[in-house]
Amino acid sequence: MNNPHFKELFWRHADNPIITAKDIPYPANAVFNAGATRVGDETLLLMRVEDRRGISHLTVARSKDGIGNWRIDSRPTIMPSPDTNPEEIWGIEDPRITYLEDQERWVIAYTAYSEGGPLVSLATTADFKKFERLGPVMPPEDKDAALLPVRFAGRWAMIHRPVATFPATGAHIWISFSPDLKHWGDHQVLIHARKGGWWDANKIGLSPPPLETDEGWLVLYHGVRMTASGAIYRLGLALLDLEDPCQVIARSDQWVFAPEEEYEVFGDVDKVVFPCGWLADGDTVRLYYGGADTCIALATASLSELLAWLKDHNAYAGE
Ligand code: BMA
Repeated sequence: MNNPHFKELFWRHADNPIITAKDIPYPANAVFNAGATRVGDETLLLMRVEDRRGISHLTVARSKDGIGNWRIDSRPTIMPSPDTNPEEIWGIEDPRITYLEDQERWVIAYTAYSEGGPLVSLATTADFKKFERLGPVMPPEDKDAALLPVRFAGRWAMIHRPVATFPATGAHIWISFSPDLKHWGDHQVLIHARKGGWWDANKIGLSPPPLETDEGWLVLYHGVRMTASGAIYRLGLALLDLEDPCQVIARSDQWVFAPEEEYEVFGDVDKVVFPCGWLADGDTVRLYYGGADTCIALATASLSELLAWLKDHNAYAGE
């Protein structure tokens, strides 16, 4: 499927999709949109598993090489808990994982599907066995959230995507700050959805947590293009200043990854690539993404190539 007129930046793994519902050791409709991190010498995915009611929970998978031989928890690792957390009544979805070094624990930002709409909840863990819920931190509608791993002038930073339903002004990527992970403020738009015919017009959202590089925080975000035959979820790049992540240094003009293969084009929701985790290993980046809301797939890229390409395709004009 590679197009000779476009430089391929992400290379799909030959074994794709690497995890499907058949690999889950209990009945599941679909497995997709997994957060990723490293625990010891293993890759850990926190996968969104949708059951056969349509409600999602989160389940851990571990692998030595991050490609195959996944050991998947025999039961859901984190179930929605509507009795203690009513905002989780219709499930928990799309986790993004960030390791907070000075806390020696991970923070997981996930979507809780409440009666009032999707919102952002946080939980922490030191071992991916026991989890402590911090509860909802952003009201509906808000999703696609992830923390940066360090503090800025003493405060944590979280990127997220609130949606204003009336008047409809577009769904943009925001950044907010907190002294304690619980109380968030200083909300501001970080990256605007473009308008008109652009691939990322009207609705965008953060994909995995930003990746720290020498040149800045590398952001991978999704753009949702509405067409007569439904939405297309594609991915683009941006770069934020290392010291001050409110400063956008670059933003790609074109998308860098789009649904092309069968497992991305056809599924429960057609034409969706949706990553919630990526891991850098030297210059190699492993991107874990949901294919068509049905399976988990893997693509790799070179970090230096992504940064060089972004410089050549920087369309950021302070919008
Ligand atoms: C988004 C999220 C994702 C999903 C995508 C495509 O709004 O809900 O979980 O993968 O839509 O359906």
